[in-house]
Amino acid sequence: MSPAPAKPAAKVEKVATYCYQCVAGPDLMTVKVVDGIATEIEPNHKASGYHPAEGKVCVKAFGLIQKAYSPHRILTPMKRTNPKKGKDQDPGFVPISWDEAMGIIADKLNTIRAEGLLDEAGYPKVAASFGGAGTPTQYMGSLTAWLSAWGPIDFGFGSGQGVKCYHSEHLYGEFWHRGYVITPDTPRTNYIISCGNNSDASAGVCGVYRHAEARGRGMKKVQVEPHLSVTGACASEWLPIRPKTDAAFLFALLNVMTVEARRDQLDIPFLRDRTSSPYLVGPNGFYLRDVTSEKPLIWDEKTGKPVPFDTPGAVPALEGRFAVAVAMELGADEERWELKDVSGTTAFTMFAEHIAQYTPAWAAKVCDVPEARIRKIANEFLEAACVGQTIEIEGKTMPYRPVAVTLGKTVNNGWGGAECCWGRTMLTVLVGALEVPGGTIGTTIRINRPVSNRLESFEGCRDGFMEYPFNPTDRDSWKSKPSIRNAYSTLVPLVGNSSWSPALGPTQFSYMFLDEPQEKLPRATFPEFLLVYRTNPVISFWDTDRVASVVSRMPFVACFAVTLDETNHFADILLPDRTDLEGLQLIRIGGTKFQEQYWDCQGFALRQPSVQAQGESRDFTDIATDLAARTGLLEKYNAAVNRGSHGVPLKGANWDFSLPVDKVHTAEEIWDASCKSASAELTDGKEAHGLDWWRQNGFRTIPFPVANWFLTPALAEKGLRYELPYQERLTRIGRQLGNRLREFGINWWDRQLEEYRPLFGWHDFPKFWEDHVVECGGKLADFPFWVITARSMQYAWGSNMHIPLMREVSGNVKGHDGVVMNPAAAVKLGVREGDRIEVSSPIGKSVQGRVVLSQGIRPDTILMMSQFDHWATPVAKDFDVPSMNKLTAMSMSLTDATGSAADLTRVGIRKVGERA
Ligand SMILES: Nc1nc2c(c(=O)[nH]1)N[C@H]1C(S)=C(S)[C@@H](COP(=O)(O)OP(=O)(O)OC[C@H]3O[C@@H](n4cnc5c(=O)[nH]c(N)nc54)[C@H](O)[C@@H]3O)O[C@H]1N2
Ligand SMILES: Nc1nc2c(c(=O)[nH]1)N[C@H]1C(S)=C(S)[C@@H](COP(=O)(O)OP(=O)(O)OC[C@H]3O[C@@H](n4cnc5c(=O)[nH]c(N)nc54)[C@H](O)[C@@H]3O)O[C@H]1N2
Ligand code: SF4
Ligand SMILES: [Mo]
Repeated sequence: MSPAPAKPAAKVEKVATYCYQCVAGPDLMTVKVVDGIATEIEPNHKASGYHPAEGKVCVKAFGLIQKAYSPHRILTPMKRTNPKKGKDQDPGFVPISWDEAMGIIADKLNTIRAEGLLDEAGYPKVAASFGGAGTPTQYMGSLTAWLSAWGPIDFGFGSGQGVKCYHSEHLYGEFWHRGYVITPDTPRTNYIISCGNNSDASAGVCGVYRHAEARGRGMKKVQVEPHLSVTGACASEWLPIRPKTDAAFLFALLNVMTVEARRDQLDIPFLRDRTSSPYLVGPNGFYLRDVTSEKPLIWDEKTGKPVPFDTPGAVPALEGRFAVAVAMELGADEERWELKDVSGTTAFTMFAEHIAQYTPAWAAKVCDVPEARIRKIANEFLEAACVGQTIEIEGKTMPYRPVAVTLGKTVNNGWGGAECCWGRTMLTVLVGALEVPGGTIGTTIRINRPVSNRLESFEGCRDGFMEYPFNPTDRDSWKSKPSIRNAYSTLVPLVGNSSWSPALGPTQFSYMFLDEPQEKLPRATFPEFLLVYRTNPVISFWDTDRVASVVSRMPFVACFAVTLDETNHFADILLPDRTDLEGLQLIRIGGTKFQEQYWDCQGFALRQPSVQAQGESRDFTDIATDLAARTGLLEKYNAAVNRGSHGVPLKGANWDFSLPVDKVHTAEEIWDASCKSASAELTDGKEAHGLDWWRQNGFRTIPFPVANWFLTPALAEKGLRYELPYQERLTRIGRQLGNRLREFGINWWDRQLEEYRPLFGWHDFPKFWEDHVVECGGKLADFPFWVITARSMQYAWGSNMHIPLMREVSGNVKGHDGVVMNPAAAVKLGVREGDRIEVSSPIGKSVQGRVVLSQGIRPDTILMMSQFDHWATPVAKDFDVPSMNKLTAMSMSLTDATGSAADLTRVGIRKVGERA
């Protein structure tokens, strides 16, 4: 017998790329490709020493191979043939050519352009919904350049993100300390109080790595949440708090630290010099000011006189009441008080007297955490804070305060979110742990500019604080006429007006106002053209039946689609983009980013095709260029690319790779120029490596100082202060907003106006949801439980639920299979593990699911993990696991002043079936 001919050796390649499936990215990896087929996802070991998780990825990245090769993918453009749009209607999608699909889209857009970009109500006729907390831009190539070339677009249609995320933190965090997302300085911290921050599931591979290392070296974490998350399970302590009462818990910690602890346990120099604590508050509740300079006054202990806060050599008194002979106060609008012989109270004394009412004994009754535990945690926190100590970072001596307080998304949004943000920030302020090594720090910014460096994102204002880009509330510049349907610039001063602001406004209003006209606002109109990418609001938002109803009535919907899903079920056109392992894009990496991406370098990484694109799917950049050409916007689009709308400006100080604006360029040409420009940016114009170099190397960085993770030193350098504890600016702005709304005849925002107070206080927040039961015509007794939600490490929202591997691995973690319930509650309801229950909510909606018993949840609370309940998404539609999103309301009364509401509601439960 002759030997079998030798098989040619398989060709094995390792392709460097990135994963940015979830908001905790980007993470660097390589794809093993054997004879052209992707077989494995591996770390990018070359990134060890650069990437904060040493070039590793989390479990979700391993699903990308099944995503690329999924038999359920949409692989050609599709056209709807059934004009009727309903959940129960088969859309009748039929394959069409790219030319036909883009032709239909361009026709629509060109008609809009010819007839005017705004409709008769003044709203943009084109709307776009991108979800996933901003991650779509890391995949949409140069579509951003087309969006900027187009002109006005309504980006305010709720996509799940924003109002459901860390919403109050986003707004107040940026306002107080330029922190859009706020985290511990985990590598240095020793004590974390986490109110529902589920970082071991939500903080991505970098966050999990950092927390595991920290726990390993003895860091203590107190996890406060109604159900025991995976983070709670890995924590040192779990406190099962009553839902939506975290503000009471945090206020009681502040009480112990202010009323019971010794003053020298607090960081007195920090309070005195870096906060507004010594500012004198006058009889009308505003700062007492110098009559000539209008600067706030402090009491100078050296001279025994009131002087402007920035008087050289003055020693401010932190506490007390002082007689002031002449001063003034500036209120809202033209309110101006000239004062003689008044008493000024320091902001700190106002705070201390205010917080005195929130004793641990009081809080224990409200939040169901024992008084002794509250006291113990406050004292441990104080002790761990190392007040007075310093640390050296890159040769700079900085304060060292290894304590942090973090909040999760449901603590952070809806009523009570603002109070929790204030309570958390004040805890860190009292011990000087805000924005210093070991302490509580902000990742990055989205409302302020420049995004690339938050330390450069502020100038001082007259009062000695950071400037903030509020939407105006003064008589001359308040915008009574909203620019988009959710009215963010009219109603929410704190949300500002950056490119992210429309999506951070009250995005539920975009749906609600279409059916519920609001007095004095222009009647909301349906956008004539809705573009959807990487979001599934019909699953991820609140009251999802209602969202589905609105989307089904949209005149024209175009969706980029990887598979069918519940939102593109209502589409007129589906466009198959190239997925994670197929597309081409260069993005910025490094610096500081959410969730816990803290790098000591910064630069760029390339996403490049590691597998051949499936079917007729097209690269996003080529789609965008085609769209630009067909809509007559090629020159503007190319100009936007040259400016860097897609992430990399093509021209710099001493280099220029700009592309001719009158020509169509391929994706390769655009990204080759971008690669050259990125290389030049990193080398000050010395090098100009193109696409080929980046394909080989994957990423490149230059150092980013660790010292830049911390804002306080930069604030101190400018001689500025944090505007804490007292909210004078917000009080004024809230009053002015109230004046404007009243003058204009709007009274439906009155409840929200109450959030503008100088010192945040406790309100019975759970009652807001209880009252909502009655508002809906129900009886509270019929809805005795709370339902809450939690992250799953294995899923990036609903975006990877069509990947079977994710289902398989998530099956190893309890809670993915049904409704988690405490056995004591189950006994009362007469249900056992595996029984089928129906869960119904005040808005008249119900869902069904299996019972999963666990001691790790309060008896008055049930958990519906993640966002399931799919009925169109392949694989996921067979899970038979419910979601709370059908049960929760979109409602004005549940919308807080920042425009967000929370992922929880009261529910009733009944058994509908025995375990199978
Ligand atoms: N019950 C519950 N609901 C929640 C939350 C919760 O905790 N519990 N969290 C809320 C929060 S904070 C957020 S940020 C939102 C997020 O919610 P959304 O922003 O709506 O995101 P997803 O639901 O993940 O929807 C992503 C969609 O993109 C599609 N997709 C995935 N990959 C690709 C691709 O490569 N190409 C294309 N064209 N499409 C792709 C998926 O099929 C999916 O339908 O969810 C919110 N909803
Ligand atoms: N793997 C993965 N990571 C993600 C995402 C993802 O989809 N998958 N999404 C990203 C996004 S956009 C976001 S917004 C973040 C969200 O990140 P987190 O806020 O960390 O995430 P969740 O697990 O949704 O937070 C819910 C936790 O809050 C608790 N909780 C609910 N109600 C209350 C309450 O009233 N009080 C207290 N104290 N706790 C309460 C729940 O028990 C649960 O443990 O995650 C990000 N990271
Ligand atoms: S944490 Fe998010 S971005 Fe990072 S590897 Fe996992 S899914 Fe990808
Ligand atoms: Mo989110």
